[in-house]
Amino acid sequence: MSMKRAHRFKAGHGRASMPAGGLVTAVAPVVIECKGLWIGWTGLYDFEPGTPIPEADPKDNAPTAGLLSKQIIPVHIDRKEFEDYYNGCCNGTIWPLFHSMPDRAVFQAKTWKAYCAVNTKFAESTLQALRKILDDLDREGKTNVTPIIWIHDYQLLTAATYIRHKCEQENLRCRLAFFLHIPFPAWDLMRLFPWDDQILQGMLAFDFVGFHIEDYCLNFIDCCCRRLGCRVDRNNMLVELAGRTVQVNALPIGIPFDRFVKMAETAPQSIKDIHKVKVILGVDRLDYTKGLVHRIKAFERLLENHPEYSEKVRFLQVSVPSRTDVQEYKQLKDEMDQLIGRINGRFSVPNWSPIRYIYGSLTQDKLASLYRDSAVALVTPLRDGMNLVAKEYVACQIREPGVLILSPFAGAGGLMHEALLVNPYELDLAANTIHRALTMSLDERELRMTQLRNREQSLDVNHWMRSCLSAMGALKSEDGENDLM
Ligand code: GDG
Repeated sequence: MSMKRAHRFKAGHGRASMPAGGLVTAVAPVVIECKGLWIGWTGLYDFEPGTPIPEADPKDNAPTAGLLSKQIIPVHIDRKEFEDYYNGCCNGTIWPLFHSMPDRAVFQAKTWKAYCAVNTKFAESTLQALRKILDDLDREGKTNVTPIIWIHDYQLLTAATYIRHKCEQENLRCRLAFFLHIPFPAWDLMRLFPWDDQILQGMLAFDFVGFHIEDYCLNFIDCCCRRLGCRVDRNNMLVELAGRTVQVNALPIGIPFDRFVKMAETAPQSIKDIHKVKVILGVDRLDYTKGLVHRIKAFERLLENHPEYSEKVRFLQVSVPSRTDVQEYKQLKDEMDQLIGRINGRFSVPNWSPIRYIYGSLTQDKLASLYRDSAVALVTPLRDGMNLVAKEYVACQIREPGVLILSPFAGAGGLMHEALLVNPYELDLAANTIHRALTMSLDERELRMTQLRNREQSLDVNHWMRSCLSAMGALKSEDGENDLM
C-alpha cells in the first residue's frame, strides 16, 4: 500500500499516465510480479471515488504497464485532507525533517491530526481487502498462507498502529512490512518532531522495517532506544517493544536495469549536435533536496574558470514539476527560473546558450535516450534516500561511456564507488569535478562504467524485491504462496 498514485487519469480520456517519481518506478514491478493488490491514492482532481479504473496500456513503456485495474484499490482524499495531510504534514513537515532540513519544516497540530486520520483511512481500506483475502484463502483451505501487507514510505508511518490493533481484535492473520524510501534522520533531528513517539511506535507496529542503507537503520534504532527506551540489538538490527521484536534491514533499492538497457538500445538520438557539444545532464523532480541551485551555480563556476567550454558543452536540466501547491516548491521554481535566465544571459553567444532547462516530464524512452547520449550525469542532491537517476544513467551507458558525478549525501553515494563523488555544497570542487569528468580518458571512463553497470545489473529491482520478500519471510513459506497487498 502506498500513498503514491498508482495511475493518474486525465478527465475524459480514460488513459493512464504515470507520475514521475522513484517510488512508483520501484514498486509497480513488484506488484505486477507478485500479483498483489495496490492500495493507493487516486489523485486529487482526476476521478470520483468508485469510478472503475482502466488498465494501463501495455504498449506504454511505463513501469505500470501490465498492472490490471482489479489489482488497484483506490483511496480517495478530499481537498481538505490534501491540504493538511499531504501538503501540510507529509511534504511540509516530515519530508524536510527526514532530509535533515528542519528549518524548512512546519510543525502544526492540525496537520498532524490530519496525518493520523488519513493513515487510519488507508488502514481501513487495507483491512477491508485483508478480510476478503483471508475469507478466500480459508474457503480454499489455505489456512497456512499468511498475507503480507507491505506499506511504503513516509506518508504512511502510523497506519500499522491501527492495522495491528484491528488484527489482534478480530484475530486476522497477516505480516506487516514497511519500506522507507527517504532517509531516516538522526535522533537530534527526530526529537524536533513533537509527535516523534507516535511515529516510532507506528513504525514498531510492523514486523519488518526496511531502509535503503545501514545509516538510516542505525538512526532509527537509536531513536527507538533513546525516545521509547526500547531494548535494541544493533548488530542484528532488532528492536523490542512491549514483548514484540521488530526486524530492521538495510535493503538498497535497484532499478529495472534490463528495461532501461532495452529502451537505450531502441530510442532514437535525442541530441542533434552531440558531435559538437558535450551534454551534462541533470534529471530530478523539482525539489530543494535535489541540490539544483547548488548544481547550477557549480556549472556557472565551471564556465567562469574555463571559458574554453563556451560552445563546447551544454547543461541540460530536466525538472519534473512536483508538489506545486507547497510554498517552498513555488519559491524554488522562481529561483531556478531567475538563476538560469541570469547565467544564460551572462554566457550566451548568438548560436549557443549554456543551459537548457525543461520544466516538465518526458517519456521514459526519451529519458533513456538522454541518459545514453549525455557525456556527464550530475546527480548532486543535498540529501536523498537512494536516487534512481544515478542508476538509470549507468544502465543506459551502452555506447561510449560517460561519467557519473554523484553526491555522497544520496544513499547511492555510499554504494556506487566508481562514480566521481563530490560534496554539492563545495562549488569550486564541484566545478573542478565536472572539468575532470569532461576530460577523463576513455580507458578510465570504461573501467569505472563497467563496474558501475555490473553492480546495477546484478542488484536490480528484482533483486531488491526478492531480498525484501526474503527478509519478510515471504519466500520461506511452506507452499511458497503468499499474498502481497
Ligand atoms: C524517492 C526518494 C529514492 C524523473 N524525471 C522524469 C522521470 N523521472 C523518474 C526517474 C526516476 C524517478 O523519477 C526519480 O527517482 P529518484 O530516486 O531520483 O527520486 P524521488 O522521486 O525523490 O524518489 C529517492 C526513490 O524514492 C526510490 O526509493 O531513490 O531517494 O526520494 O525513476 O526516471 N520519469 C519520466 N519522465 C521524467 O521527465 N517518465
